Amino acid sequence: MITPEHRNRISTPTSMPSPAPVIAGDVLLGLTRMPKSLPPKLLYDAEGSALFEKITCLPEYYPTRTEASILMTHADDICGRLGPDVSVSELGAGTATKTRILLRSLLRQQCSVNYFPLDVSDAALQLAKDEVEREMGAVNVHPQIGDFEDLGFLKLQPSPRLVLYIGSSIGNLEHGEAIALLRNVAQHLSSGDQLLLGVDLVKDANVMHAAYNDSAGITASFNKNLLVRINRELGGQFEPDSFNHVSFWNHKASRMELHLESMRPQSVRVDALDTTLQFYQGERIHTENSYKYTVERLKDLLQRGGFEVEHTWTDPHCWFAVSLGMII
Ligand code: AVJ
Repeated sequence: MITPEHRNRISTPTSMPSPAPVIAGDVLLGLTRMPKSLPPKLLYDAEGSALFEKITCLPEYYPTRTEASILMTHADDICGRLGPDVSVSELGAGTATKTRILLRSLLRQQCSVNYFPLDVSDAALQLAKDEVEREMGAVNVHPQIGDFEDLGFLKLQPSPRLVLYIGSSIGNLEHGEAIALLRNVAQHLSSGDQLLLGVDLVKDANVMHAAYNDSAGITASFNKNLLVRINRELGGQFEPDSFNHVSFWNHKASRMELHLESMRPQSVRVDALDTTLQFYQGERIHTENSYKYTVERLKDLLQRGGFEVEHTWTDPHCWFAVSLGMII
């Protein structure tokens, strides 16, 4: 999914510290190969992040509220297992809504917290900073724009460190990529530093199916927004409504898959790529995977990633798990 050789970077004027990656390389690569696919991180522009926020509030979308309930129930237990006076960073922070549950609890045991949220969406980061600082004056927020290849900031984070990787976004990654990412995180950390990892668990396929095929159609809009984004940023001429949102449980691979399926044969011009893409009727663009774990596989992942598993929390239905690991 992550293809460094095709990622070009340009300096964009921005109020935030680091440049935004351009999407042309990823889109050209993904839409000229067979089968067509696009990296899921492209789903999270400002509009996509806003749509994802809406998804997290849907009655069918259980992961967010289930993880939030785990964090609320166990916040004091989690924080009691952390090093003294930790600083906190977060991979894929989004608007940091669930993080505030932990920060509140953390402020009961230390006077202040330095918080480093990393996200590809500067709009989401701005919201995160505003909301956190408005509620908790004792938290200093240091937003980091970037993706998970930009982990250099972890070295600037004071020790002892807690890295949050909650929200199950590790589910977007293939198993090998997930291990590689954790190892990369581990390499930026020192002995005693900790990682809190949240993953979605395998469960009744109907429950998962409903979560990615909501009746209000928000997940469909979220998926199709990728085409809207290509139209806007690359001068594309996609008709988003000529594609169907398709999502299903792939049991063998233990993942939910998201696709965009062309309803008819069509040609789509994309100016910035200087190309016209061909789609046959029923052809799909694979836009996202959401891997589901078992508690055993979660522990195995942490270990392989270089962390010693300290404790794992789940909800009463065992729908979601949060695990704390440490660098030894
Ligand atoms: C943000 C990757 C955790 O996999 O559930 C939600 C993304 N896609 N609905 C997930 C998503 C469609 C979400 N993650």
